[in-house]
Amino acid sequence: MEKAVLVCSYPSGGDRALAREYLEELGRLCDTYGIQAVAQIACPIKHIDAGMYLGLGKLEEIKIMASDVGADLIVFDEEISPRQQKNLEGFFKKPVIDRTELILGIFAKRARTLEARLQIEVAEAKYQFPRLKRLWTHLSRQSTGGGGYLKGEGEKQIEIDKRLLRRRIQQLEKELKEVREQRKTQRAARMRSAVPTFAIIGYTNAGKSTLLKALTQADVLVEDKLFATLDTTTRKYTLPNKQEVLLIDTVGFIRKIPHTLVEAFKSTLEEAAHTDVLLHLIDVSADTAELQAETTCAVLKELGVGHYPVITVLNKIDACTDLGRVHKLRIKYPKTVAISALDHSGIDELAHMMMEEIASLRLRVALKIPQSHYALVSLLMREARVITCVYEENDILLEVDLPKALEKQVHPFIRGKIESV
Ligand SMILES: Nc1nc2c(ncn2[C@@H]2O[C@H](COP(=O)(O)OP(=O)(O)OP(=O)(O)O)[C@@H](O)[C@H]2O)c(=O)[nH]1
Ligand SMILES: [Mg+2]
Repeated sequence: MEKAVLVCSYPSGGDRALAREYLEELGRLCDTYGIQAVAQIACPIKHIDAGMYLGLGKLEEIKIMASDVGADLIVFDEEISPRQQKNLEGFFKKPVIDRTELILGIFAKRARTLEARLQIEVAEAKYQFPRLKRLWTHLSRQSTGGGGYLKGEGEKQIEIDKRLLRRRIQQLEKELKEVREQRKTQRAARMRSAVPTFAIIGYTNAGKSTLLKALTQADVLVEDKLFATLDTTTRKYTLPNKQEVLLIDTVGFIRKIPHTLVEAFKSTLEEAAHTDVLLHLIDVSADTAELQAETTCAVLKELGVGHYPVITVLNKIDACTDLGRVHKLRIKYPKTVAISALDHSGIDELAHMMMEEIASLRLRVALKIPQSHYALVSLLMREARVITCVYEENDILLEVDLPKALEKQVHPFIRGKIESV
């Protein structure tokens, strides 16, 4: 296993404890990737150095530390520019990677479905693009035993590589588009079936897959690792009132999620956008629970679903020792329920909240619509769940379960409301 020194910087006079938490998370990311974190350092900085990120004094300190612990590489928690990366590698005489590269590496290693693999390849290729020079000099140094390369040869090669890489990105994006089209069709079919859908979202390792498993006995991967889940899984779940719903397990979010990755995984994350309600899972046993929850909300906003109805699920209550934290979260987020996906406590309460949420989102009504209003009938066939449908001479009698958003349109034709679903 490769050994690494982890480096995190924070503004001088800032929150050192927080930097420590970040290092801890970086260590977990390393662990998921298969790198052993052997030393950590939190550096207070006044400003970021454009060439080397840190000042020389700190860099010397890290260099000594790295040689003391026999580290093979240095991992930075911050995103470092291609130039800084190149300079730092020259200084340490060791590979230097940043958080983005690490997360991309994890995704590349763990992606299983075709879509996830294509997404990650696009993200990686885009990340590599401005860094080609570094990669190439890397290789040439290896192949010539550290002797460098003929002047001009590298530049030429970089041009060729850039062209190849650009073509590869185009090809990958085309394939990705095809895979997505197919998935869209599946999604459209699901929307037509008009079954209320809940997306389980939240910070990585919050217990999303465990909850899906607890509710539906789905055979999904549960692991004490960051980013165990990279593909969405959808399962049917029957609520206590016999109402069927769909549950979607999604990719976890993380602080400073690499931009290329957000782009690449947008469609997977968008799965969460085509749902009725979000189940936002928070791991309340984590010291950084509040921060994690805020990160999740910020990503949701970025995805354009910040205004969706949310049930906040305070998970891992069995392992939580700080009840003050739980109270704080309950005050901050309006609809909360505390559960343990592991020992199933609180699941009943969660199920009831889900039923209430659906009831507030949907309406069951009896309608009498003149046959001439075929556009409305066809809309209902598409967007609502039609329970009964009787054709009379001039009218159609329908009993439907529909999203509240359609209430206005059907209002003139309502013969009676049937109690909530
Ligand atoms: N104590 C305790 N542990 C839990 C609970 N729920 C999940 N875990 C553990 O938390 C770890 C992560 O669980 P997952 O279900 O894989 O988490 P996830 O949110 O799907 O994580 P990613 O897919 O990696 O984003 C596993 O070791 C679970 O056993 C809980 O209620 N209590
Ligand atoms: Mg998971």
